[in-house]
Amino acid sequence: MTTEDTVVTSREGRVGRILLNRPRALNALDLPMLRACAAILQTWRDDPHVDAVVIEGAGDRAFCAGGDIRALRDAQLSGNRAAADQFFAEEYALNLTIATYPKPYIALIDGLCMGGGIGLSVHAPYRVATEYAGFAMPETAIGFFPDIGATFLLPRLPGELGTYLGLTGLRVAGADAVHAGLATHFTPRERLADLSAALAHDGIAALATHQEKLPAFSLTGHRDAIDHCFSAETVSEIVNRLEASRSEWAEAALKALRHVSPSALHWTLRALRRGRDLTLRQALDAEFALTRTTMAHPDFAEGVRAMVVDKDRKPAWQPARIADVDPVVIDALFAG
Ligand code: QUE
Repeated sequence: MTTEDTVVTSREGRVGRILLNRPRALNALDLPMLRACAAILQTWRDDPHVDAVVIEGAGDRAFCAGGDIRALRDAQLSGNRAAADQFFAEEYALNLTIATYPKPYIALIDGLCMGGGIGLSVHAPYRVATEYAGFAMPETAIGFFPDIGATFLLPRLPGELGTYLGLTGLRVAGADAVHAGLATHFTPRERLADLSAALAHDGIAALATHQEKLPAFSLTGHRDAIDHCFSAETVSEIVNRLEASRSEWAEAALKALRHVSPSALHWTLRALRRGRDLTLRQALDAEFALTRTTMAHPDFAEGVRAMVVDKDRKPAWQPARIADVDPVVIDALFAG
């Protein structure tokens, strides 16, 4: 294959390699990339020469910054629901393929890993983070919700950490990702190329020999506050508890919550609570249904406009305040 391909696949030793190769777009996933990943995983599933799969992102800025939300916004605005359905159906099917893959699948994450990038990595048994890894589910900022199985994943992180991350969209960096349960190994960037080469010769045994001792979890001092504030039943009660906390950490969380879509906070909290009792497959099915109802809300097109298209970072949310979100409107998104 040529380097022009947005997904480059190769075999080395006993591993199959997938390189997400769209570095100028932070390796964000479009439909052809999803299809290329799905096709090669299908091929390697039954290839006796491939014992394991290693996936990486090109460039030093991102593993994968998410999905092609610009195209999804265009599809939504032109009434092309079939295009969005196609994208999400194939993306979520790939997430499930990775979660249930019969061979070791190892994601090397050295840079941003958001949204769809989490879907290509965190469901797998091995996720290596460098000190430059930055994990986030920032969809409330674009009037959407944490999908790609995140409604299954986030409720299973320690305590209410997943609720905190899914609502605020805040980033977990480097070794913190291992403490949070998003990554499984911590390897510095300077040793990552060595690890990648060693995987082809030694298989997954190389993971243990190339990992570094974990520095302390930077959120340790906030774990109790996270669990207290983010275990509340409603978004308004979460805000009340953060306001009562009066710490620098709580101020930062409040600032994040006040920037994102108030409606998305409500539907995301509800989706995360529901995900506690679902299997990954059920969560993905429920998320698929929720893409149809939430994308029809004006906050999705407006959020993508403000954060990705125009980049003014000044979305006009409807409604603009958390207290003004109508529970009846949120209920309707989950009906049927
Ligand atoms: C919130 C998000 C996303 C985002 C920005 C946000 C997201 C996403 C992208 C993105 C990044 C680079 C690209 C691209 C999209 O940005 O999900 O096409 O090249 O995919 O504030 O949820």
